[in-house]
This record gives sequence, structure tokens and C-alpha cells, in this order.
Amino acid sequence: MITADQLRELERAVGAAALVLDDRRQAYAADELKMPHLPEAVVDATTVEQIQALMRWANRHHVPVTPRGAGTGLSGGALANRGGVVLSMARFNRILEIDPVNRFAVVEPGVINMTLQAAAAAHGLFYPPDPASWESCSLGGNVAEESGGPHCVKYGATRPYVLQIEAVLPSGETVVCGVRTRKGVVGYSLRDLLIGSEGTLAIFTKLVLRLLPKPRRVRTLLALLPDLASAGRLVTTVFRAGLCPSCMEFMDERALDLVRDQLPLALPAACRAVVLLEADGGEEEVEREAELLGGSCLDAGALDVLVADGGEKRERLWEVRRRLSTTTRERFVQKLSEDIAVPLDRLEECLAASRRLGDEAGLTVLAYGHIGDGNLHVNVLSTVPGPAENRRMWLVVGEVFRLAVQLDGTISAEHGVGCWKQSYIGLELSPLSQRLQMDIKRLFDPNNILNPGKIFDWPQREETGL
Ligand code: 2HG
Ligand code: ZN
Repeated sequence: MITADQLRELERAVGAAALVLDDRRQAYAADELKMPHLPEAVVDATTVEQIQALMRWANRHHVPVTPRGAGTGLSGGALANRGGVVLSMARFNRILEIDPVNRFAVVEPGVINMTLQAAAAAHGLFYPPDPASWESCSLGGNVAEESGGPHCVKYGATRPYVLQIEAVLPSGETVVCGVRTRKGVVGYSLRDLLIGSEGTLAIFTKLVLRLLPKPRRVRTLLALLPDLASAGRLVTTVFRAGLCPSCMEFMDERALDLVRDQLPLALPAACRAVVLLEADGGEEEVEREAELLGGSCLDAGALDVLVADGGEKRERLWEVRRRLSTTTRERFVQKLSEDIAVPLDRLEECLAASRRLGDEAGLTVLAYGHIGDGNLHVNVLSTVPGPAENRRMWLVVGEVFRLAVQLDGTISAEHGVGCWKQSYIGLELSPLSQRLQMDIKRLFDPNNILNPGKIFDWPQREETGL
């Protein structure tokens, strides 16, 4: 508990205007994990100096500070699950520069992904990382979570687009990590350590993000598939043929059944899965690639391949796909959504086995996601409320994680560990790997005040002094 004296000291440090102690804190209690933790105080920062002062205060009193972007995360990274202060970065929301020659953007971390995409497009440039929540998620959150999205299959996730990070360390000191040049190899890459650190190592205050030339054309295909197995086969067929789709998104029939009536195309009843593919690039290149992609879909057993080019049809298809996370949450009482990934040639096995795990437990398990990355959102869903049902669902989730690791995959490809998967990281990381990583955290944050209780199973402070 923060004492009244400590609060007065915090108010002097950050200024009364930035400190939220009343009911408005509710707006900072939850993210898309939907497991709220009300913070004791919120600092709605507008300057780097405020953040520095906050961290110095937090170190003096050993109070947890949890940085928060737009609160769209799915693993609880922005939750104050050990109490203390939430530091909102939402007002760090300016695009400071778009440099078309060096092809980078300088942004504050609270800028919304879509805002940068639009600003880059005005210069004929392109920022590829596109999480499903791109209309509302912040770039700082994207870097902290190393977020992915449909474009990853061709362009990679957020990491390759981060050139430089300016940040405040838990000590209150500021640091610049990385370079503004396209290459740079001096020292260890602290930048890479900060990317994907889930807000546990530093608070980003400025980001320099790489941009690409905007592809001149995009062609969209929808492969209608007769079964789950042909979805896995389609992926291996496409890559074996040396093709390079810019998106490759999958929905199984259970996901499809939730959205059939919202789709802009009527699907035949025999269609039990779909893969949405895109090719992008120059005019001729796109024509040729789309032609070859269509051929690969048919080779893999597609019933048909529909073209959904340009305009409304394409928009609608993407909207339905991007909203699937919300749709599943709306249609079921309980949802546990995972983001495992497996090597592409294990997809067929993974899809069948995860379905089997749900059926054996008598629970609805459906899958959709970025199949070209081997990344599946296996959703364990139930219409039954209550903790007993939740425990049953968790058992299936644990089995899904085990399956992913057995298939040489990962338990989290894009949402992060947060305070959601901590007890499972031992399935994937050796004790030595965990120890090294926890030592790195101690080096950055000896008092464990910055987003404690995330990624690793840190014991409570009272027991460890950490
Ligand atoms: C997506 O790709 C998101 O739609 C969310 O990563 C996935 O909620 C989910 O299952
Ligand atoms: Zn996703």
C-alpha cells in the first residue's frame, strides 16, 4: 500500500495534474486479458522528466510501476497485478518526423499503429507490423510485446523495424539503444533486449522505426478448403513452391461458423476452412505471384479460390478476420486464447491434435490465425461460467502448450507471457535460460519495481527483498 506521505511526495515529483487517484483509475485497470487490477495511482505522464521523477520515487519506496500504452495487450502486460502505480504513456502521442530518405519515422510510444501507417503512406512509405488491433494499439506496446500480425509472413514482426529506442531505466536514468543507420554492430544489442521485454526493463520515450516503400499493388485470394488438413498442406505447398505471400490467414470451420453471415462472399457448405492470401509488390510481380498462389491452393486440395481484389470485399474480409478475437469473446462466456506457433511442416499435426484435445475434454476448441507463420490462435471456449469450468479450460490450454513444444514450437508467438503464461515458460525455457534472463532483469531493475510479476514467477517482494 502506498502511504499518504508517499503520495504527497509523488505529487510533488510528477505534479498534481499528472496524478490520478480517483475513479478515473478504473480506465487503467484492465487490458484485453479482461482480468482487472485497479492501480493505487495512475501517472498520466507528458514529459520524460516526470517519468524519471516517478522512477526515482518508486525506487526510494519500492513501489511497483507498470507502464501502459493503449491497453490492447492479451497477456496482461499492462496490468498492475502487484499493485502500485500505472504509468500511462498515452499522451506521448506525437509523430516527430518522417524521414523519406533515411526511411524512418521518429515517434513517441503512444502513437497508434494505424496513425503511423497513414502518415507513412502519405510519403509513399509503409510500416508493415499490423496487429489485429492496429486501429487502437500503440507503437510502444507493439515494441514492448514484439507484436506480430498478418504481414509478418513476408515482412517479419515488429523487431526488424526498430532502429533505435530512447528509454528511461528503472533507476530514472535515460538511455539510447540502437542506431539511426541501417546497420550498426557496436556492443551488445540492448535495443534487441528491450524489444519484447514486456515493459519489464525500461520505459520507452521515443522510437525510431524503419519504413519500407509502399507496395504498389495488392491482390487478395480466398482459398476455400474442404477440411483442416488441407490448410496445413496449403502452407507447405506454397512455401515448397518458393512463393512469398504477404499475408496468409486461416480460419477453421468453427471460427467460420461464427462469421459466415458477415462475410461478403457466400461459402459453399463443403467449405470447412479458409485461408486468406495476399500478394503484394509491383504490377506484374503481383499478377504472377497471385496466379502461382492460386495454383498452389488448388494443388493442396482447395475446392475453389476466389479473388477478392480491392475495395469493399477485401475490406470486409479483413474486418471480419480482425474482429474474430472480439467475436469469440462476445459469443462465449469464457475464452482462453493462445498464440502458439509450430514449424510449418507440423501444422497439420498441430491442428488435428489441438482439436482432439478440446473434443476429449468436451470443450469448444477452435483455431484461426497467421498460418503462414505457423502461428495459431487456439481458442478454448465455453458457454458455461464459473471457476470450475475455467479450471477445465486451463487443463486443455496446458495440453496445447505441451503439444506446441513437443512439435518444436513455442507457447507464445505474439502476445507475450505477461501474467498469464508464467507457470508454463519452463516447458520452453531451460532453468539456465530462465536464470540468465532473471539476472538481466536484476541488473536493470535491482529492486524489481518496473512491472514486477510479469514473464517470470517472481516471488512476492516481502519474501525475497526483490
Ligand atoms: C488476432 O490475430 C489477435 O486476431 C488476437 O492476435 C487473437 O484473441 C485472439 O485469439
Ligand atoms: Zn494474432
